[in-house]
Amino acid sequence: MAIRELKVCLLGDTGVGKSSIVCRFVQDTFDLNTLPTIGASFMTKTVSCGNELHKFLIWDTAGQERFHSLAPMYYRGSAAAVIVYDITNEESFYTLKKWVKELKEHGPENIVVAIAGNKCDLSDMREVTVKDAQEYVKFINAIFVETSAKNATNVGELFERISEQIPPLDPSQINSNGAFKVGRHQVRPTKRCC
Ligand SMILES: Nc1nc2c(ncn2[C@@H]2O[C@H](COP(=O)(O)OP(=O)(O)OP(=O)(O)O)[C@@H](O)[C@H]2O)c(=O)[nH]1
Ligand SMILES: [Mg+2]
Repeated sequence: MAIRELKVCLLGDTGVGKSSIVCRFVQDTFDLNTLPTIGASFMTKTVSCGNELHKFLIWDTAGQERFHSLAPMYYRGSAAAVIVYDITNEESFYTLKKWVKELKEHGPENIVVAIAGNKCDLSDMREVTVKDAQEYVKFINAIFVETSAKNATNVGELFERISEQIPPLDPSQINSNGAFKVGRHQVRPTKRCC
């Protein structure tokens, strides 16, 4: 079975739960007392998708403003970007829109964009409605899920939906050891976000 390496980056405001989503996805753990990410951190996880294996090379970026200038290193060459906001923090939804704009202007042409409205376990403190988020996401043609890294809600589904957006391999692109790398040119062009 061919293994495809898919570079994926997580972007979004500090504190929205990017590292928590990655920890939940890769290690199935959650910590209420995380530290802000410094620079970026890297993890991998391989999942099956149809007849293929997708090895996600996950770059979890730091949301603090002082690290903003590093972001292009992580979204460049990415097959997908997960942009995270916190449903209890309207400000983080505006930051998400800035990331969408930046990706549109400077990101890979055919990058798959997934929007995650995290902390959906705190719906009594909600500041961003599902309707507002859905309307915006429809406008930019991206994947959308509300997640809870804490309760493990929709975290696997988020990455499954990204996998589904990656077009199946052209057999002529598989090398002798079954490995295949996918970058900006192999993702499905009709699924552009913006
Ligand atoms: N209730 C709840 N808290 C969460 C959830 N996800 C993350 N948190 C908490 O939110 C805080 C920040 O989470 P992080 O994952 O460190 O946030 P981050 O986006 O990686 O932040 P930076 O690394 O600074 O960009 C931590 O206290 C987490 O425990 C969630 O789904 N529900
Ligand atoms: Mg972090």
